Amino acid sequence: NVNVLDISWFTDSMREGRPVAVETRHLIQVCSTSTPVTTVSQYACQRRTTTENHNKIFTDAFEVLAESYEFSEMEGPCLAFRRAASVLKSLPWAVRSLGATLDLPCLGEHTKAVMEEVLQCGRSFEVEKILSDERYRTLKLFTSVFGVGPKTAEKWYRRGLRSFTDILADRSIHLNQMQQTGFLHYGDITRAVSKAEARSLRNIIDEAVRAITPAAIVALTGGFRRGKEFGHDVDFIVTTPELGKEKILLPNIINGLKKQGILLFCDYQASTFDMAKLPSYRFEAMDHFAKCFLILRLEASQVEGGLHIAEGDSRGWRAVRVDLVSPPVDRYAFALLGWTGSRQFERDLRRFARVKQRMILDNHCLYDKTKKEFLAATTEKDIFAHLGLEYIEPWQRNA
Ligand code: DCT
Ligand code: MG
Repeated sequence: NVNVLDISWFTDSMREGRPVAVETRHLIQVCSTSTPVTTVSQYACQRRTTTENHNKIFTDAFEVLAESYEFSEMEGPCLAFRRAASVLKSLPWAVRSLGATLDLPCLGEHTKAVMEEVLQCGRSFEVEKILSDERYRTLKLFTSVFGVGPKTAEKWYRRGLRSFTDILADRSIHLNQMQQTGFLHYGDITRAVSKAEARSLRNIIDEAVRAITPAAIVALTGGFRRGKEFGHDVDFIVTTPELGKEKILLPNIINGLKKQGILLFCDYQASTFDMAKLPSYRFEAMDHFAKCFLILRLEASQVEGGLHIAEGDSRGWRAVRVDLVSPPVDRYAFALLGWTGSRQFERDLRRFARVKQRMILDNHCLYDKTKKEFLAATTEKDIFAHLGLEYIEPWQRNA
């Protein structure tokens, strides 16, 4: 007398090894009347994730937990919550019961307990506790300043500092150039950058690059390439078809921006890229290409529809964060794939390459450990093909 259309009863029974007698005609009915059962991969690079998130109530909660673990340097649980959030982001439907998550990968006991709370009460008490925790709140506040990472934030917290006023009043604290600029433009930099602002910045960078060499290549990457409406910065790759000539690009672009009077801050890091040192077996947070972290002054008159600023702000300009990275042109596809993100998508691309294909992927190259050779690529599609993966469009990489 069991209704076989209750798919969660069915799958629960199967899991727990309870005998389930179902006639075939019923099974056919199950399959044809419910959502088609497709397996969701544990690898983000085998999922298509748009910017449309149907499970924000859960993923927002998971993000708080992940960040809290990150502040405590507990990488395992941090990654577990990031993976769980990423799986839920890929679903074209909203989770309405725990039963619906049975076939999903990367959801452990803890994540499910949080989901259950959210489903029952509309919120998670564990998350609320973190959000009101003094240490979490302070570290979150301090790391929101450009140039302040978790280590510095923790150091200041341990000294008993709790607010920006505390930091700025403490004479024993020496703020570096980046942090000083971070405080100076705090309001602007913590405010999201809009798509229209990103477009205007693209024109500015385009113009600065074309003045150096008309053949230059400028590509928008990061979140905006993935179709996001807002971002914390705007990321570009700039290079030239003439191998070696990319070296002159960033210093000249920086000079050009300075001459225009719109360069508010610049941290330039010269290239340390050396093909002879590849492949790299150790994990590195940053690639070796020349890059610069900039803060630019963007005028309202340059942005279609105006600036994304607070009501009543009548300055007519705002500060925005821009990252430029400049790989040699033969590394372009790898750099583009790496800088397009999302971070979770990148992590899983590398993990998939390592675990499933015995290959090493990073922002510089793809190396086949079995064949003991580098695999060439001029487009992102080439890299997906080498990895034996279906091509995932940039707007489907919001894992
Ligand atoms: N990236 C990377 N190595 C780093 C930092 C970032 O390969 N050390 C990649 C992953 C994402 C991409 O560069 C851009 O980074 P962010 O700007 O931090 O991320 P985003 O996805 O563009 O997010 P946002 O919209 O907030 O800028
Ligand atoms: Mg970005």
